[in-house]
Amino acid sequence: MTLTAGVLLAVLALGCWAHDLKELRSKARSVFYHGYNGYLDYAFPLDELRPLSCTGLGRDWDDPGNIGINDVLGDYSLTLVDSMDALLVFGDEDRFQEAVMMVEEYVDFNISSKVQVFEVTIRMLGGLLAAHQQALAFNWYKGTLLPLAYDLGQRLLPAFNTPTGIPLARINLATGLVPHETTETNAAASGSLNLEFALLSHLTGDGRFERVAKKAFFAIWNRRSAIDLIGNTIDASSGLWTSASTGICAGVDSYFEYAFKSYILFGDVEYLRVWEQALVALKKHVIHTDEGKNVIVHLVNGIELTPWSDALAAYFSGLASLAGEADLARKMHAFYHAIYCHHGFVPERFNHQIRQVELGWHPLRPEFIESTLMMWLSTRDPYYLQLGVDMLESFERLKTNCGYANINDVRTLQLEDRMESFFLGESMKYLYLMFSPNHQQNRRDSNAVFSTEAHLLQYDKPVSRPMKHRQCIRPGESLFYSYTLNQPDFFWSFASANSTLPSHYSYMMDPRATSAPMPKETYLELTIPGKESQPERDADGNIKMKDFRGQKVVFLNGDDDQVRVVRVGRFQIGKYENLVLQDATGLDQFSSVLVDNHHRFIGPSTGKKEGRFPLSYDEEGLTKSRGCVFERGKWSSSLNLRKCDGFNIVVDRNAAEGEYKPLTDKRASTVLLFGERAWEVLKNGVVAEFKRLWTVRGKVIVNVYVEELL
Ligand code: DMJ
Repeated sequence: MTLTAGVLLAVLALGCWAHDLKELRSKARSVFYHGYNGYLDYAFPLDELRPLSCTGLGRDWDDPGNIGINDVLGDYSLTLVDSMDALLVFGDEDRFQEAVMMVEEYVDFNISSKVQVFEVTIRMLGGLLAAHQQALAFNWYKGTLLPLAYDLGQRLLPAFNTPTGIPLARINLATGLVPHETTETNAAASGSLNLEFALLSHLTGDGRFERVAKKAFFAIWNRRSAIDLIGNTIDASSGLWTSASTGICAGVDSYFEYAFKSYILFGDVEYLRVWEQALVALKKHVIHTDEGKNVIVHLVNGIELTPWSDALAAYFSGLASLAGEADLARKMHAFYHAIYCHHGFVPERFNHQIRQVELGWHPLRPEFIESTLMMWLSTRDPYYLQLGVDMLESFERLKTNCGYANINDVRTLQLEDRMESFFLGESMKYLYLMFSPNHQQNRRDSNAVFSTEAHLLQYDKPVSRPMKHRQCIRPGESLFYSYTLNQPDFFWSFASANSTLPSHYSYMMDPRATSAPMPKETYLELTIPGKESQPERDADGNIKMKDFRGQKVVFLNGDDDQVRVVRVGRFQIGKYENLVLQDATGLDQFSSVLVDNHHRFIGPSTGKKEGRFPLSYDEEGLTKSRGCVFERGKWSSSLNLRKCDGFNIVVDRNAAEGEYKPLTDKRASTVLLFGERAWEVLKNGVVAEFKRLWTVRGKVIVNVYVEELL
């Protein structure tokens, strides 16, 4: 290629990309406004929009014990306050001014609502402070939001009147402390208030807020275990931990975020020391730094208790990238991407040992989006940007007439009649910023941070930061090359690449690649026969194989006379990775058989989910659906396909889960098929074992073992 042609191509490519970003910004903006306008039209002045019924949701006055609602909703127009500063991210001063006027008119904290101190701090106080700071740029702004914030802050202060200084979890905004209120709280709720509280002190000159929040932060830290872990739940009165399990999960998460960000915002080295010491302990006990996964461990001895990762903990890779922990950030993010790929959303809790969803809901949380933005900004690796595009598209599936709905279960995509305030104020703000890499808020310096609720908090005094804290991952070398995807440990790439990379994108297989952050189950590996039927090889020893639907298939010699597919076309295949050869027509055909049965055909469960199947079986344990016959599977949530369209499906009942067991004396291939080919194979009755169904981005994937080579 001549230089001119190369330059021309590059210019064209850049032009195309720039155009994409503009379009993506406009799409993200319209998602935000659809939800925001829906909230204003159907719900305001109540706290939240109910996006299915197009009504409003406020406090549950009939059932004060309904903490799922009442901890957060105080009848103070929550969504308005939580999302008003996002309007400025979109550059919409008019709507922002309108929002400020509505807040002035409607928001009053003299209301007898018992709410969570943490929730009201990060959503309401943080929302007011960020909006106030940014509104100061406008002549029309009269400074009205700060007195409101100050009023709220003072109403929260009594919560800190405990023997330990650890605040109580809940307070009544009108009357203060609630008699007989529980003294149990958690590390995140009590120890991550310092950003908002310290800023309130700086803006009002009233030092009480900063003092109590800092005292609470260190009251938590000073109770760390001998291995430098802080616990999850704690008694604010006695200062004793009330549970032995901990991690970077719900209940602990934002504590670490506020340790590091308090240092960044205010330059207070005491917080930096905590962050550094905590990170060492987390890397030792909670985060598997090789795979990027995080687990729940015992507070005292660090022993793993459960192989769970929470959706909330997905924030950590963003934080790690901010703190210059580039490699850790990359791996932790990849781990969540693997989880994300299963259903197109990160479920509330994922068990990575059995690779199953433990808690399936997803209230449109921002954490994974936030981390993706941070990774994109710190690396400029277009892989992250493309993931953002995928996320934006995913929200389309949740769109209703007036907003976007929470997901009850990512496996079924059943929607819930709720749209949490952080969807607009946090998730959509981060997503929009992803498509505006040069946005002013993406270029904030050390005197500004996003709070844990994505409110931009700024400190107007110079801070000195004695240590460097921004160290980027090696930047992507071009818009079409991903440094991240080319790392040897980044590997479950088919699913992620397939779902996220545009077609003009390319990357190379790293020959050292041996493991995957997530999949570790043998049935995910594609193998073909060894000795008996050695395939034809070329001079380099590579196996010759016909293209599969025009995609070149590349093999690598493996152990035990086996060979491994390492690439199909431009997609690299990890050692333990699922290879799915797909065709859309067949997928539709097959999924229409199964998906209507509520997507419950997703393989083994932990055995805890008895009763999930609404199907009834005959005496032989068979059930029929859409012309196919299924038998009850080995697990409560699995089914085996026995007959379809008149063809029998042979199931090897002696094969253990994950184990290959040939049905004939000839070694069979383990081939994972998908779509038309799978359908054909099923119809022709050559399936040795119908292995499992699972989903990627909501699509059903069929894994079958067959007896013939492709
Ligand atoms: C938000 O309110 C905040 O990000 C908080 O720190 C954790 N939970 C939600 C969103 O998931």
